Amino acid sequence: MNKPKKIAKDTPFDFGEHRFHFGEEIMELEDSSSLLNNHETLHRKMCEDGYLFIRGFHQREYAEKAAHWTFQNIAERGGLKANTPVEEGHIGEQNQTFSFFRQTEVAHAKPILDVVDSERTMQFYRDFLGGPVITFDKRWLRCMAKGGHNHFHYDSVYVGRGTQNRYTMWSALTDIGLENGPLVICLGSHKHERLKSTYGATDMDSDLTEAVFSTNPREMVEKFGFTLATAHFQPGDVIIFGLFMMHSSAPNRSDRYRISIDTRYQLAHEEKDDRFFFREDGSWLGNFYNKGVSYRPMSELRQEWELE
Ligand SMILES: O=C(O)CCC(=O)C(=O)O
Ligand SMILES: [Fe+2]
Repeated sequence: MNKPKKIAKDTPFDFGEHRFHFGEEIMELEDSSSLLNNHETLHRKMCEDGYLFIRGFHQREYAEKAAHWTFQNIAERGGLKANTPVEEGHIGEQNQTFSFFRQTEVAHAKPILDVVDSERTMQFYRDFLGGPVITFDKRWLRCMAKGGHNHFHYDSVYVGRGTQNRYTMWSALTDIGLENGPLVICLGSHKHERLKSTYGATDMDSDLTEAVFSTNPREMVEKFGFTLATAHFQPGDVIIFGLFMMHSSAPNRSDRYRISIDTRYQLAHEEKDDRFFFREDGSWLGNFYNKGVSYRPMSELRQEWELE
């Protein structure tokens, strides 16, 4: 299967009601797949650019098997369009987004773990981090229906307890072009010291603060000066980034499910974020474990931080 063509200058990108053009406010991610064995360069790029985009990181065949497995599970729950092939993932009439987070019978099944816990994956992190590594028990397997997406945030706010030397890997399992709700990152946001020391230092569960920083991609560009970056992802392509990279997904504008999975990796001997590992009862705590509480609104916090 061929790599997608380079995205031409001036190609429009619709993010909700906002339109951006490639070469101006939005760029194509730079593929580092040719550097896979050059950890020194990968480290330098991670430090400078704040991300690594690696096409074909996972074997395509395994990513496709994982997508197929997920489609079967959506089908069993009545989510697919009637009389369409399961492997095409057409969204059914109810347009239901599925998040398989706590359903370990789906998210921890062999076809999924063959991708995100593969020997290739774990070896990559052992080499990149320089020692034995672990991944969270919680994996975020996301199946976006039409209109489905997430909002701008740093992962530190959700999964940032313990070591700061932790990486998120967002893996595409389906073909995710510009209209299928790709992940969008904000170039330069990993170096925004004020954002990192205010918003980025919050822990949504212990501080009881709203976790989404913004729902507006336009302000990321105009107010914060970031350049957006995305790509046409194929099954098996990944983006890897640290706890302080502002990112969001764009709404899926297509009639097919957009399936991705995001997973976290760190050195085994460094402090974990205990919310995301199995407890004795076989479940993890997760985010939003405080019940009956309210979270301080981001608008108020941003005023306090002078980030309005
Ligand atoms: O896939 C998405 O919509 C959001 C993913 C995300 O926030 C992450 O990978 O950390
Ligand atoms: Fe995230």
